[in-house]
Amino acid sequence: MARKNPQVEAEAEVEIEDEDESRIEVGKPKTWAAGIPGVLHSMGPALKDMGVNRTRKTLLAMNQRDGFDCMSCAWPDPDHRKTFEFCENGAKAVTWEATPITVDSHFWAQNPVSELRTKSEYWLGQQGRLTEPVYKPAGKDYYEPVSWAEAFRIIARKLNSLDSPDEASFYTSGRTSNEAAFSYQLFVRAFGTNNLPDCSNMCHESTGWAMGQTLGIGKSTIVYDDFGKADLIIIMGQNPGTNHPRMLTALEEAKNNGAQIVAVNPLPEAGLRRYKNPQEVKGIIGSGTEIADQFLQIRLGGDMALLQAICKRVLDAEDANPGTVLDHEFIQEHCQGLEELKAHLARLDEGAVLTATGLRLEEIDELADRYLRAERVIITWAMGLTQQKKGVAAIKEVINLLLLRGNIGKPGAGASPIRGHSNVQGDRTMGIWEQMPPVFLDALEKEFGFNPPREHGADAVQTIQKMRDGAMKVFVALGGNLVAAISDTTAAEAAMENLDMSVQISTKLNRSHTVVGKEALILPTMGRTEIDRQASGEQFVSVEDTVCAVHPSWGKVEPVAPNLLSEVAIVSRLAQATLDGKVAVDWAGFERDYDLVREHISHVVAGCEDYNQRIRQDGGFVLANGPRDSRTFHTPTGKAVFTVNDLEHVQCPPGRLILQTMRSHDQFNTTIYGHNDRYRGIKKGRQVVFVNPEDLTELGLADGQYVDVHGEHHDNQERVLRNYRLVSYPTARGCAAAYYPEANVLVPLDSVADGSNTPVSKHVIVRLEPTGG
Ligand SMILES: Nc1nc2c(c(=O)[nH]1)N[C@H]1C(S)=C(S)[C@@H](COP(=O)(O)OP(=O)(O)OC[C@H]3O[C@@H](n4cnc5c(=O)[nH]c(N)nc54)[C@H](O)[C@@H]3O)O[C@H]1N2
Ligand SMILES: Nc1nc2c(c(=O)[nH]1)N[C@H]1C(S)=C(S)[C@@H](COP(=O)(O)OP(=O)(O)OC[C@H]3O[C@@H](n4cnc5c(=O)[nH]c(N)nc54)[C@H](O)[C@@H]3O)O[C@H]1N2
Ligand SMILES: [Mo]
Repeated sequence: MARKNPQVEAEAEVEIEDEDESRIEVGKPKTWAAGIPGVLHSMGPALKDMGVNRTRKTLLAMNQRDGFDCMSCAWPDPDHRKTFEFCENGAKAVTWEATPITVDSHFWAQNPVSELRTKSEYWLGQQGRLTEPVYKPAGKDYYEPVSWAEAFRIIARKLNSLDSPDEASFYTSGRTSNEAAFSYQLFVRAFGTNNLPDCSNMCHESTGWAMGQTLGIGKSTIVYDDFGKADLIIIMGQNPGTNHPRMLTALEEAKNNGAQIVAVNPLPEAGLRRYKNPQEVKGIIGSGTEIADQFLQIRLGGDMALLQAICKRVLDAEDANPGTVLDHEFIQEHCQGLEELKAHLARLDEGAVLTATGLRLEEIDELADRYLRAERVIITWAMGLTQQKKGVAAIKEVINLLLLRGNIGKPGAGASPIRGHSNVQGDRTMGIWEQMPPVFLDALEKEFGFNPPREHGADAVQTIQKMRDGAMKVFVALGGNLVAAISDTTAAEAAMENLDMSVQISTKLNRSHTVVGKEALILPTMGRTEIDRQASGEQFVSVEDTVCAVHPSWGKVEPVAPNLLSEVAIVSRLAQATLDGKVAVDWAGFERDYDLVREHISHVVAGCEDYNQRIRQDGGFVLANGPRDSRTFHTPTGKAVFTVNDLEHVQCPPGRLILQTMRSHDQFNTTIYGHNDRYRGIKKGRQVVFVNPEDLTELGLADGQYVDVHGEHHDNQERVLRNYRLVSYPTARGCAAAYYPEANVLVPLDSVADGSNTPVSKHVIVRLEPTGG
């Protein structure tokens, strides 16, 4: 039974009921986002769960200079911060973490692992915060509370018994702070492996590769204020109303300054249409701001074709009026490969473009016109582009288009991947990557006097494959919920259970605590909202947002339980227990004073010099960025690279649909806050599949009918979601949608993006069959 921690608030028993999917209600999708309902939706659960005091201490401190960084997404903070610099979904994330409800010691004896396995992700999350380390010995079905010292001894003994350090994998989820991430990768490399997969492998990995190879850096080339200076903002494959709600404020400001906004998406997402700003009177009582000037309802996976078609029109316009369209000075001085691109696009098959995009010629021409008329263009994107077979190539086409008119490295223009997890970008900067380059490893060697392994490690998909094959024996996770987040749930669960040991460092229960290795441990940790007191005093941590701004984050409320350790402390103690002096690192000092970690970061991580000083000035600093700051490109030739990408578009056989897996408005990745998807008109359920009404008719199916969704893949394995309610929905023709993580059952493990190995979560071929028929 979950209960409120009496030390925090009055004790109260909480009944958690799972949603009965048969009560699902389907209404009309909303045409606008946020406004007063958004604010009420954010305050309601907070007040109910946390009480007035904790709500005030958390929500009001969010994203303020002396407060903590919101953990819901990597959206940046404007310089001109408002009192309420949070959104509905940020409030849900904070409430979920800062809840005073905790899992007590009796819970473990009452709930065998085999039983916990039958619970939903929602139910698990509702049990409250984890408060003590627990251990499940081999052959037992129960976790048992253990001391911290014993937990570290058990893990260290296992790690040191492996034949090779490469038999262990150390995962990271993007909520981890820079200080914890740096310490963790140091421990893992000192232990002897580069097996450092992370959530980024499943997220913006395609972005990293595409931008790295073309611009020499895998990060956004804009700062926050560029939104207010742009003439045109193109939002591709992203649902900001749900996943980056504060971006709507930036878009509204951009509109007020005269920018045009174009949305490219198979779904008419609410936030891309109309926005009612809860900060402003007109947003509360008026009809809000019309966001998108043009909406291109593209077919899943069609972006590469669309971008090539726009590039071609730009080149044709230059041919018609030589010297007036391209930014010749920029191209001459900073770019290479234009001739090859021209030759390639001269042969573009416009028929193939129309098939791939599902768009009309006029729509493509209109977007090309807008691009040609704009002096300063920003293109933003997220999972709709990255989680595609051709994701890397599509993002390279984004770069091609921007380079043609010099839209990189000038105010109001640039390439802007919008990151997901609040510190996923910082974790990479700190060395969480299975393929860190030699310069980083050299710096590590110089600073700490050991020789880090040089061979690349396993990414997230490869880690699962190695577990399956028996080559990976221990799995340690600093946050996250890999078994639910990765593709091919059935295969992934079998792989996890093949492990000798799994270790999860977590704030709350999730699926990855119930599908485990023979031995399993859960180490509970403090969250970002909580005051982190160490021997040298109160500590802060630091994080990097999507536009490379690094800033401190201070916890504000009492930790939910006395026995919790911070992530830095857990990593330090695990390292001490495992390495036993093997590498000369003052691990105890790391835990005592995070300044010591930051001092090392200063020496090892390029761009982080004088970290301790700069992080304390004016709320942090912005990392140097060659393309953005000085049009400097750290590619092998020092030039930005136009690339040639063969147009390839994955075919869909007749009678089948292409399905994307996406987030509802009531979840954070695998964390399910509730069962509503307000903007899409869904209430009290998640087992739905959205299909275009004309496709339904063509398939002889109807709204409200229940179907089994069968994945189709060349390996002919059965992958199926049973008993899903059909929802007639205005998605692009031939395209369907269902919610992640449940729909991960359908995504084959070997269906990955070329070049980045990211699971193709937005392009699954499915067949719908009436349930029971
Ligand atoms: N509240 C909340 N905030 C979050 C998260 C959360 O779960 N909840 N998750 C965080 C994380 S880790 C991430 S990575 C981000 C994710 O942010 P998003 O990328 O916005 O997340 P998704 O729900 O996957 O939505 C993908 C969007 O791309 C569109 N799309 C799908 N396929 C295509 C395509 O082929 N082409 C185009 N043009 N569009 C396509 C979909 O219709 C949808 O609008 O959000 C972060 N913020
Ligand atoms: N089909 C499909 N699959 C996808 C996606 C998709 O769009 N479709 N999206 C992918 C993307 S973009 C991502 S980023 C991944 C997400 O993959 P993950 O990052 O692995 O998953 P999350 O659900 O974000 O992890 C949530 C868990 O993190 C723990 N946690 C929360 N806060 C903290 C903290 O402060 N410290 C620690 N130590 N633990 C904490 C909690 O226990 C919680 O249950 O999923 C990917 N998988
Ligand atoms: Mo993500």
